[in-house]
Amino acid sequence: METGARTVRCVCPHDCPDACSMLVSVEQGRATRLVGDPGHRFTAGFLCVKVSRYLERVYSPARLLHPLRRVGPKGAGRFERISWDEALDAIAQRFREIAASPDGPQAILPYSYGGTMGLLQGGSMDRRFFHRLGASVLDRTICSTAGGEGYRRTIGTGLGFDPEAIEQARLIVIWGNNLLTSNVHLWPFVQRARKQGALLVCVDPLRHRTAEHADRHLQLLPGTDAALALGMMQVILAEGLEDREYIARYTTGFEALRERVKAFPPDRVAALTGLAGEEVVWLARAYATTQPAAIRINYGMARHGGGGMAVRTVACLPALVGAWRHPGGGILLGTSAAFPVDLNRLQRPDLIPSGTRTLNMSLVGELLTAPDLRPPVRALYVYNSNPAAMAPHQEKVLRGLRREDLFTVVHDQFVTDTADYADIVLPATTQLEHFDLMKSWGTLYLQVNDPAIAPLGEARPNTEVFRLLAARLGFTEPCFQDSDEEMARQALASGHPWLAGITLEALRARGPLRLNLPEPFSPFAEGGFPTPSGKCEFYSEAMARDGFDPVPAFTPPRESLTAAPDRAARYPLLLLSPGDHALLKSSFSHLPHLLRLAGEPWVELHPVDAEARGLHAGQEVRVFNDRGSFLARLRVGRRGRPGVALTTGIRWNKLSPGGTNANSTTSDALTDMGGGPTFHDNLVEVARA
Ligand SMILES: Nc1nc2c(c(=O)[nH]1)N[C@H]1C(S)=C(S)[C@@H](COP(=O)(O)OP(=O)(O)OC[C@H]3O[C@@H](n4cnc5c(=O)[nH]c(N)nc54)[C@H](O)[C@@H]3O)O[C@H]1N2
Ligand SMILES: Nc1nc2c(c(=O)[nH]1)N[C@H]1C(S)=C(S)[C@@H](COP(=O)(O)OP(=O)(O)OC[C@H]3O[C@@H](n4cnc5c(=O)[nH]c(N)nc54)[C@H](O)[C@@H]3O)O[C@H]1N2
Ligand SMILES: [Mo]
Repeated sequence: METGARTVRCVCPHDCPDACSMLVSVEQGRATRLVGDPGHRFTAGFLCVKVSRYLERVYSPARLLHPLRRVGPKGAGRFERISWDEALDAIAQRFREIAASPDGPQAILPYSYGGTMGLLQGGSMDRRFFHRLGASVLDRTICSTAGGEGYRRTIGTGLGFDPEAIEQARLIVIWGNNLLTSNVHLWPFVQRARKQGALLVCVDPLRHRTAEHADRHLQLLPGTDAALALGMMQVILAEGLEDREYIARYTTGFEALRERVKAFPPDRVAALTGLAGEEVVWLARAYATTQPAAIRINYGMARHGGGGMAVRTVACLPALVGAWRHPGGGILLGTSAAFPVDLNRLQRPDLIPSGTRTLNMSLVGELLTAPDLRPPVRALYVYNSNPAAMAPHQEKVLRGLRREDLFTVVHDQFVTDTADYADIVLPATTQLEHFDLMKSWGTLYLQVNDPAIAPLGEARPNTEVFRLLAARLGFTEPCFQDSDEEMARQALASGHPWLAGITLEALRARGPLRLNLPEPFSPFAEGGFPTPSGKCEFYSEAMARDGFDPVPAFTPPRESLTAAPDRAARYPLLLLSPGDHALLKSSFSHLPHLLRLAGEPWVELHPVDAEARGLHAGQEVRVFNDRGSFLARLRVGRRGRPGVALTTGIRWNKLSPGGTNANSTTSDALTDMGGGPTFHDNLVEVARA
């Protein structure tokens, strides 16, 4: 063995389905090398373009290493160094004061999301703390709730096909999901299926890198997925390609669905989706007659006004053709629901005082600026998130953060756009510096992340900071003394058979462990949908009760020619702003190497749209609507159809030419289900800057 060198197993914490296993070499207390673990079936020894250089993040000269107090105006980012004691005392004092005031503790709002997927650093001691404090509860809607609710309305749970079994599929439809960018470790499984003859189809408004690699790309208009799915069903039923036995035994509402789809013949669907009628017929036939058929969706396609219903509708397809019968057949949105960890024990929702309000994070700008919110939000504690860059309707968010009477705390590894508005900034550890227990939203493996190195500077993990704040506020319940390892044990001790034998010791000794599920796991091969009816619900009584159309339906985007003709006349381009290949939300947007790969902020227009505006590639342009604007370099290309504009990756505002990013244009209107954001339902205009 080399002198002093050891290897520690860590897990990528970032908000990606893959949850890669990383092997970190440590020499004399410094991490010197980081590689993908060849022993993990998904990681398979390779890391993505972002995380393969994770050490640059850990040791970045921009790392925040000690607490700060604001000395300049809000937003200017001028701070002085203070001690942890001073910082924690200031926070505790302000929280105590607000809690004792007539506004009460609900005037305090925690705000966190995707900085880490860790069960502990993502949601454990923090939840206990804010629950016990009686702060407003945050509804964490910014990413997955719209798709999640739409999916559950049909399937009854978030479970889908076993991702590893996609290898056995013979038709793979990657639907609204840039797999090679946002879930790249599933790609080798897809490729192995293709070697066995599987056909790969992409359904996406963009010809992104995954679509480039597909056998066929159906480039529908944004927000029209439900129309396509209903059109496929119309063809399947008209041609008698459905699985009658599966439908009779395991579904409910077939007759209502049959009636509904009559209104969606191929020519009408073609007009709604922008596809050729022939494409709709082709996909319907291929889907119904090729088994196993796998549909891999992700959360992106739900970011439209009708996004929940779109996911609900697409989720009906597998039951109609009996795709669930076969390993690798069915649909997959994510695997989170497969992990039966004890979240109640971890997060202690029983500590929430009864009657406490819940506030929707997608409306943060509105919440911070609404004159009539009672009690108002007087303190905001941000961790694991960068809402100044990532939340919709940015102008409102920044106006809120600028409020002199708002006390803002930001805990982060870097001085983000949001941190610039903070009264107190706290330094956070990275994944190499703290302990965590990791599930995954795209695999069925649990893993443990042991710290590889000591915290840099004075950085502290989220769990430790909330333990210290709890002590300062006099919270004496024993749960505030639990160590990170104790919390991990509590989470694993749910007694669920899928977790039997998966202990901290086993994870440390054996590395990534697959949940105790049959291999392959075919959750609905023989029905067993955990919906109210126990069946896959083509008709949902619960939806009728909750005021939704109980049958799958097409809801046009909020911002479209049909739904908002006046708006579309002023702002005729539909802007999509999905993730960038080299960035992850705003988490890597300040690392020079990755920022170079992503390029300066750009917007791409179809040649027809560029020409109509007299614009040419390379020009600096302004992308705008009545909510705001951002500057970008014009690219002219054919990744989108005419009328669709594209930009990828959210950069920090302060590193963007005009000081704003794409979220200056996005709307804080919510999705039909789950209270989610509608980032991709966004009409803009583009003009010379
Ligand atoms: N490299 C990289 N990886 C990431 C991320 C990142 O920023 N960068 N983000 C991570 C996070 S937080 C998440 S939630 C996931 C998200 O992963 P995805 O679900 O893949 O989400 P997006 O990147 O928002 O958009 C995906 C695709 O949805 C398409 N789309 C938009 N509107 C529609 C529509 O109406 N119909 C259809 N069919 N498609 C539509 C876009 O064209 C885009 O290609 O990825 C994760 N992985
Ligand atoms: N226009 C547009 N906007 C979008 C999207 C889009 O596709 N288009 N995507 C949306 C989606 S899918 C999502 S998930 C959200 C994501 O939005 P956010 O959750 O705000 O995600 P990030 O921008 O990655 O910010 C995470 C922050 O957490 C910090 N962090 C990392 N680890 C830790 C830790 O251990 N402790 C603490 N205290 N901090 C830590 C990181 O440094 C980073 O600054 O953005 C949404 N916004
Ligand atoms: Mo996300």
